Amino acid sequence: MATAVTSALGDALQQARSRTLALVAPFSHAELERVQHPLMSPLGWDLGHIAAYEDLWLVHRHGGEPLLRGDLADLYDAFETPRAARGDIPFLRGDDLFEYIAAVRRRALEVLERVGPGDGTLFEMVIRHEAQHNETMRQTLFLAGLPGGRPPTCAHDAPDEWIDVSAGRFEMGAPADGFAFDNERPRHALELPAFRIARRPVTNGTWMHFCEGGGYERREWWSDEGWAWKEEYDITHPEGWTAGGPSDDDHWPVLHVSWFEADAFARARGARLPTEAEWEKAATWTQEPLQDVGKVWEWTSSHFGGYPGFVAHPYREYSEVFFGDDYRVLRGASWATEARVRSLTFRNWDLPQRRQIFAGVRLAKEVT
Ligand code: AVJ
Ligand code: FE
Repeated sequence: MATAVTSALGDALQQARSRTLALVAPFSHAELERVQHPLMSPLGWDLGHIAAYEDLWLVHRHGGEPLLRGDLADLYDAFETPRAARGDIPFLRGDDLFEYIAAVRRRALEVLERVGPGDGTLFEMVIRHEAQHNETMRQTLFLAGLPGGRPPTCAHDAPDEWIDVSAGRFEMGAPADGFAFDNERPRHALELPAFRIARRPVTNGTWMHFCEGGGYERREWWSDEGWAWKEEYDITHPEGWTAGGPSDDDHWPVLHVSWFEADAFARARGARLPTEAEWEKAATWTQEPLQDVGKVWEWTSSHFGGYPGFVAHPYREYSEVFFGDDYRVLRGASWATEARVRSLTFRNWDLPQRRQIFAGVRLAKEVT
């Protein structure tokens, strides 16, 4: 039993690593060291950070061994070294970097053999952390126009339809057993009034009509904050579009819109964004399936906070430090999200002006 779990976790670690290495394979060492975009870390920083995190949680905390490179701990700590500073610091480069990530991996697999997986939580956390950073790295590739940043586009036309979700109780959040991030627990009952939610996310084609119909010019559709942001940065279309329109298929869900844009779009449609509770109720409702969940992250109207009875664990800085009114919750997953980290209870979050994330929008409205 324990050996089956052990080898499954070892395989999952290695699978995550193959994906990471495939992602960076097309790039020279110099390309990995470069700041591709002011919002993002150099790709080489993500690589070192993935390994430092693994060394900290699996080798040091779980295995009880000293860090392989204690001198690098602060450099690869996301809080000690904020993104804006990551271009200037002496992070590992070239062969040193690749030797470090391989050495950490050998140590982690030795710990797995010697100590065992424990209840598996830390290993699962580290596997998912690497997968999550793969998506972050793809965001960098998107912003830099490098290969790996665009979805495989093959989309079909589908009608815009509303799904009526009836009023009533539902259970929100992850069940008590199995792996989940701290912010998904505890599972709790919620009573929601009836609402309507779009069967599918807004497409590029529909967003194009919004642009042509003065979507970025009609003051009344924008919040005060959203309008100020749009004016300051002269935003006239989603990130990554050319003057002619979307670079991906018209029928594909629109990508790279900020929460501010999603909110304005909803108002232009006489609709609103779903709350995250509505989203989760609709997505887990067995009566009528939502379409295209998992292609784009979907902005919700909800701020990021703890569920009643929230307990931070085991990686304290994962969620709690982001709770409050600054961040908005996104639900679902994107084309760039690995299968292992996909879940209908997963909560993502970002600032309302951010557009590097693979985010789109699914509308909701009141039942009339
Ligand atoms: C859950 C995607 C918001 O990238 O900031 C990675 C995941 N946390 N390393 C992020 C994460 C620490 C996190 N998100
Ligand atoms: Fe991280």
